[in-house]
Amino acid sequence: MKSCLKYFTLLFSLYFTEGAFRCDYTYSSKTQTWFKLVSLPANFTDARLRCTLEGAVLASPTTPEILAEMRTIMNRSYPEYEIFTGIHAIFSPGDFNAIEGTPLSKLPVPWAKNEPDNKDNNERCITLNGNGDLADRRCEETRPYICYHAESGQAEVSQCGIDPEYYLDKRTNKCYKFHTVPRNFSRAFMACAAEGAHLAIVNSNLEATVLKDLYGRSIGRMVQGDFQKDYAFIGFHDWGELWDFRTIHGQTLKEAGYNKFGPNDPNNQPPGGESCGSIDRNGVLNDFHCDRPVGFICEKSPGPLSGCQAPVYGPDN
Ligand SMILES: *[C@@H]1O[C@H](CO)[C@@H](O)[C@H](O)[C@H]1NC(C)=O
Ligand SMILES: *[C@@H]1O[C@H](CO)[C@@H](O)[C@H](O)[C@H]1NC(C)=O
Ligand SMILES: *[C@@H]1O[C@H](CO)[C@@H](O)[C@H](O)[C@H]1NC(C)=O
Ligand SMILES: [Ca+2]
Ligand SMILES: [Ca+2]
Ligand SMILES: [Ca+2]
Repeated sequence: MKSCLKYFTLLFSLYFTEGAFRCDYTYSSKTQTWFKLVSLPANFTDARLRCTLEGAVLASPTTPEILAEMRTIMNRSYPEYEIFTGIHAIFSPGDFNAIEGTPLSKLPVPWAKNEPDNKDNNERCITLNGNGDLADRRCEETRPYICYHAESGQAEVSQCGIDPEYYLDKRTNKCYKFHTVPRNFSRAFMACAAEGAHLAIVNSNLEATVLKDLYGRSIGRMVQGDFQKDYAFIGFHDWGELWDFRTIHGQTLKEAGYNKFGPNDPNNQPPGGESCGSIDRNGVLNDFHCDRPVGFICEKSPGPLSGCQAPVYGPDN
């Protein structure tokens, strides 16, 4: 009956797809979750953040099935590695919980030999090795990790992917999202990348207008907080070479198609360090402090890579 329903759904609702997530994740029908191994090592904070920005969770072996799946994934690529799990005691030493809240005592996994030992009283993060054993390790170490996303039934997929905050602007035929939670330039860059996008690049007067309109619609949604709300990061900077501005894809602003700064900019406003690119509410450019969190705009092309579909369940399976 369930599969019939699924088939029915597929037939009658083109843009509602059963089990769509991201193309860089693999679906496991056993656990009904999506997994992605991130082999580039990161510290715990960065690992957690990247999974979160991708719409997923730093994976923990919360059930025997998920543990088995994680071990299979590791066996394929990193049998000798220990990966970070989402289990940590960052807030209170010894109180280990998976990110989803599952306490360590409920997890179906044994400790590695001589673990846990809270070495130097500084081991607050839990790793999993290829044998399926846990160990406590320093959160500052860098390790590979697995992100996972639990299937939540029907997902709406637009030409801009699964994230409903991206919208397609017909004027430029690009997808945009205004992030109202402020981040510094490098984190903003990372957040766009995690969404399969990049910090917006203004390629024409028309696109500046598109971004200005988006800014106008987003300003009311900006989160509370003491940060500059008149500027949002977009994809250009000067690499620390004062005012030699290039897009994050390497073009000069003129080559990219838009180089209108505000009347007093660029000004490398004291104390300096305005090496990163932003757009203001009127759609003109401003050099801004890379380390000061502000809102930001991501851009991507519409298309199938913006989201992908789970294996299709027909009436027979
Ligand atoms: C991983 O590989 C080891 C050795 O090849 C094997 O003993 C173990 O059963 C494998 N585990 C999984 C989950 O595939
Ligand atoms: C993790 O690495 C980032 C740089 O990618 C750094 O800014 C941060 O301080 C590190 N955090 C910890 C807890 O080591
Ligand atoms: C950006 O923010 C992150 C997280 O708050 C921090 O670790 C990093 O050092 C900041 N980078 C810069 C260049 O300010
Ligand atoms: Ca240890
Ligand atoms: Ca563009
Ligand atoms: Ca400025």
